[in-house]
Amino acid sequence: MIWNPSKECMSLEQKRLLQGKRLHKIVSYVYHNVPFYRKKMQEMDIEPADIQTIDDIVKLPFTTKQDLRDNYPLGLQAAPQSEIIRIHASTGTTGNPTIVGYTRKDIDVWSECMSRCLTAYGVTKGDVFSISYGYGLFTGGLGAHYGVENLGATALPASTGGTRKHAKLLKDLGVSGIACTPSYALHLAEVLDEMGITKEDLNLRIGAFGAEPWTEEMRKEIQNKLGLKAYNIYGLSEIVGPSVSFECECQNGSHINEDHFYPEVIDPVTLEPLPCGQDGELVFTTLTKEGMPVLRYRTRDLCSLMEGECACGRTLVRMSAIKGRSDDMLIIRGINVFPSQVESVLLEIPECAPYYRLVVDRVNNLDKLTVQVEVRQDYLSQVGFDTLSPITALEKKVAERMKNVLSISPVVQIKMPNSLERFEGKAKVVIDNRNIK
Ligand code: DLL
Repeated sequence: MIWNPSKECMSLEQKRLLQGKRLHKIVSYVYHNVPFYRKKMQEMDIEPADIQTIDDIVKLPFTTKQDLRDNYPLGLQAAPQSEIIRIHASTGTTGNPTIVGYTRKDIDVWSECMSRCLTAYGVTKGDVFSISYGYGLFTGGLGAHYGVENLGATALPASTGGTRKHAKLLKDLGVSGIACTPSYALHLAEVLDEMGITKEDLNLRIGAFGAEPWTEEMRKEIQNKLGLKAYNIYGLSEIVGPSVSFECECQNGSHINEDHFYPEVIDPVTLEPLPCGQDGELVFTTLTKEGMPVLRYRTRDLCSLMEGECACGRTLVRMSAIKGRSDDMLIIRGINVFPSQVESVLLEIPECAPYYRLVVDRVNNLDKLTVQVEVRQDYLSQVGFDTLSPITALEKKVAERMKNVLSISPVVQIKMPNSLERFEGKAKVVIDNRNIK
C-alpha cells in the first residue's frame, strides 16, 4: 500500500518541477524572514530570483550545525512565535542544543511523512503500534506518535524506560508494531526472555527502527529475536525527526520524502555534489518548512543516493544505509574505522552477542583500540565456565577477523553475558579517551 501515490509515485519531470517551484518559494521566504540567510546570500551575490529550478540549488549556501549553534536559540526561525505550536531540541551534549520550532503546517507535513513510512511497512488501522522512542524534546516519540494517529492505527505511547511493564503490555494487548532504536529492540528481547515471554506469545509483525546506525546483521538478529520484519526509518532533528526516509517492502535503500526534503550528496572536503551511487555527506534542503527551514543542511551522515526505479512503485529517490557519520569515524593509526563496520564483523561471528564497545586510548603517542564484546550465553553453556581456553581462542578469532576485514589489530576482550551497559535510546558504543576532538 502507498499512503499518497500522487506524491510518492510522481514522474521524474513532475517531481523536479514541483521541487523547483517549492525551492524558489522557500528561498524567497528565508531571504525575507531570516537575516542569517539574507546575509549569506548577499555575500554570495544571489537573490531569490536566481533560483528558478531545482538545479539552481547548487548556487545556495550550505548550513552547518555550527551555524545553528551560533544562532542559538531562535536565530534561524523564520515564522513568528505566534505561529509556532511545538518546539523540539537536540540533546546538545557537545554544545548548545539545537532548537527547532514547528508551525501547525509543519506538524501536518511531518505526520503525513510518518504515515507514508508506516504504510510502506504495512501498518493499517487495525494495528496497535507501540512507540518506544523517548517522548519529550527528542523528536522520536512525538514524531512517530502523530504519524500513527494520523494513519488511524492505535498508538501505545510506551516511551523508553519501564521495559518490564512495556513487555507485559506488548503481550496482553497483542501489539503488532513497534518503533524504537535497534539497541532498545535488543534490550527488550532480553527482558522478554527473562520474563519467559517468547516471540510466539507476541503478535509483533512490524518494527520501525532508526535514530542510530544499524547493520544487516543487526536486522537479522532483531527479526529473529522478536519475530517481526524490521524496517529502517531515518531522520534528524534539524530537518523533521523520524520520517525523512523509510524502507518499503523491497528493503533496497530508504525512500526520501523528497517533495519535502531535497537531498544531495556532496564530497565533504570539496563540497562538490557527487553523482548517484557515490558515497559522501548527505545534505538536505527543506522545501516546505515554515518554522525553521534550512538550506543545504550538512548532516555529516555518510551514504549514497540510489538511482533507478523501485519495484514498490514509489519514485522517491532512495538512500543507502548510513555508513557512519563523518564525526564518528575513528582514525586508528591512520586507518579509518566506522563502528558499523566493527559491528558487521562481530555479528558474523556466531559466538559473539550483539553487545560491544570500542574503547580508544593513546598510549605512548600511539592509538590503541580495544574491542569489548559479549560472548553468547548458549556458546558459554556449551563450552563450560571452568576453562579459559575457549575464551582466549575466541579473542584470537575476533582479532584475526578484524585484521583481515578491517586491517586493524585491536586488543579484543571477551566479556561475560549481560556485563556491558544496555541502552534504551541511542547506544553509545564508542569511548574515545584520546581527547583529540
Ligand atoms: O534520531 C530522529 C529519529 C528518531 C530518526 C527516531 C529515526 C527514528 P537526532 O537525534 O537529531 O534525530 O539524530 C539524528 O541520528 O543524523 C543520523 O546520524 C542518526 N540516525 C537517525 N536515523 C538513523 C538511521 C533522530 N535510520 C542522527 N540509520 C542522524 C542511521 C540514523 N543513522
